[in-house]
Amino acid sequence: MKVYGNPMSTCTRKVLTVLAEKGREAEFINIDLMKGEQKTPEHVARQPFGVVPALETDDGFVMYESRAIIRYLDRTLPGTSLTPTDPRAYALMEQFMGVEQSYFSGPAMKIVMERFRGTNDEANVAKGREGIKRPLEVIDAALAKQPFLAGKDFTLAEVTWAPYVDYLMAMGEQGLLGEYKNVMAWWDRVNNRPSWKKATGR
Ligand SMILES: N[C@@H](CCC(=O)N[C@@H](CS)C(=O)NCC(=O)O)C(=O)O
Repeated sequence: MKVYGNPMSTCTRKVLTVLAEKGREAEFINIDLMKGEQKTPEHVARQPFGVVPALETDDGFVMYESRAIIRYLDRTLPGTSLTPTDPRAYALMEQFMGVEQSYFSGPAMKIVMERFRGTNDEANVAKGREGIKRPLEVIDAALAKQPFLAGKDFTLAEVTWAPYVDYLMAMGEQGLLGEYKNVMAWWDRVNNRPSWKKATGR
């Protein structure tokens, strides 16, 4: 199995986390985003939008979109499932993956990219901060009742949230995130997970 990605990329890290949860090694092909390798015809043939990650299975099945890849890997690889069988826990997992994609990662990445590029447009950072407050408030309320987003177990919902929370913490947003006590306790559990440490090379 091959993963075409970049070790710093949030979306690649989701794929690497699931592989680590499953104890599965894959061949990692580094796509250098700084050099624009994601836009080469060779990569666009496997990811038509010119971004990472993409997955290629041993029998030549190629797919892209990180959230689709992690669902596929969870469904096909042996090991502990990261998708609850209980219908309501499953619904919550999907609900919070939707919250991440629809309301959280966009404004979170606004902040992260301003810091990462060093452009530091504070008006844009402020917009990002305003944007992440509501989704954080919402998951904080859910996490007051249960250790993980879908219930008692770590699921694909944690996998999709982790890369964005991690970058926010690294880019100086500990103060804002620290206002959400249940999020912080949950983050401690997720951040110390061996699969997440492996995915981030820590
Ligand atoms: N919806 C895509 C988003 C992929 C994406 O935006 N990847 C970023 C890295 S996290 C990328 O390749 N950026 C380089 C670029 O935009 O040229 C997914 O979930 O896989």
